[in-house]
Amino acid sequence: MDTLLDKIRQGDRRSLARAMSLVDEGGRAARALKDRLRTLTGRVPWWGFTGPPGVGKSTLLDALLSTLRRRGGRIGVVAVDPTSPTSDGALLGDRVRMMRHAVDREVFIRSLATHHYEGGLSDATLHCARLLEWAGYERVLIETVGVGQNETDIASVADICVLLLGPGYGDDIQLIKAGLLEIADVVVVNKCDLPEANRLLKEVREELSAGGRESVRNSADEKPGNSASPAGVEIVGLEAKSGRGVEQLLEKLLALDAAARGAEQRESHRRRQLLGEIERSALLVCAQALERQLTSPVAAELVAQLERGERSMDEVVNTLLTPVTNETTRETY
Ligand SMILES: Nc1nc2c(ncn2[C@@H]2O[C@H](COP(=O)(O)OP(=O)(O)O)[C@@H](O)[C@H]2O)c(=O)[nH]1
Ligand SMILES: [Mg+2]
Repeated sequence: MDTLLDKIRQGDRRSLARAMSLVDEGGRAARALKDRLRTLTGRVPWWGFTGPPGVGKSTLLDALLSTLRRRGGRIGVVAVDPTSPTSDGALLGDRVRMMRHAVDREVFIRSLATHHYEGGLSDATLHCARLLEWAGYERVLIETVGVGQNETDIASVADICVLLLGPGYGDDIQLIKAGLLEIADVVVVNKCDLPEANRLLKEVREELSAGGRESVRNSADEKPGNSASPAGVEIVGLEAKSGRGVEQLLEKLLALDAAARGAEQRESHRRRQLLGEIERSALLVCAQALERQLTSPVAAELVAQLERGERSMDEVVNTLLTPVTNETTRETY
């Protein structure tokens, strides 16, 4: 493992790709590698881009890559899109869109498809990002469709969260109302070349000034980026496809990035991130243990007792859960 980590550190792309596959596949070696990576990384703020499928995340990342590369520096990308068709584990859309950067030696793009991951997609994303950081990529960009309480939750992974919205997605305002703005440091309204974009921009502004800002400001102590924007969430309208407005977004992101590099911000983000990891791992272990319990003869007996009215639901649940909580952590995650 040390040899593998050394090679990655020295810039060996093949070793990096191999480690990412290892992390994907899971198992004992993967867990040992993950434990090491946790201690080696956490110094670079990661940028997360999230929003509904088709809103233009990959297009924006592609444009940002071009702009960032002109300024120099090495950039790593992790693209997660459970809805994209996959081929050989690579996402076709993302591959094609960002392909021109894939030949750039200073850029490394990793696509994550939605096969089974130990600990869920968040963990796979997290560890691919850590590997990129360890490999010396100064910026790590993450694309996911996940937000909120799901397994691709970007807020528990990325330091700076960009929420993309676009005209033509009727549920945009629902997304905003569902508390999404609380995780966002920047809200991007993409596809501003389309006529309905103006209305959306207006709605987002109204939503933010009608209390959204407050909640964002209140969570400022645990949101690293927000110290750079005391006014709360920033709104940027742009056209990812033509690149118009991308430069302005980049300036905002670089400012947030600089703020997120502060020791205090790094520390609080790191704790939040590790807590998220612990939660996901613990939930997985519990779920698997419960599954075993539910398929055991004990469960069958409990069903019968419940049916006859000999036990209450509370008793049944307690009886089932006691062995789960007593069970030693197996090698399940
Ligand atoms: N009109 C318009 N279309 C865009 C813009 N940005 C992206 N698109 C298109 O939106 C579609 C989905 O883009 P993609 O980047 O794959 O979205 P993702 O699923 O969020 O990654 C593609 O057909 C893009 O060409 C834009 O600024 N204006
Ligand atoms: Mg995409």
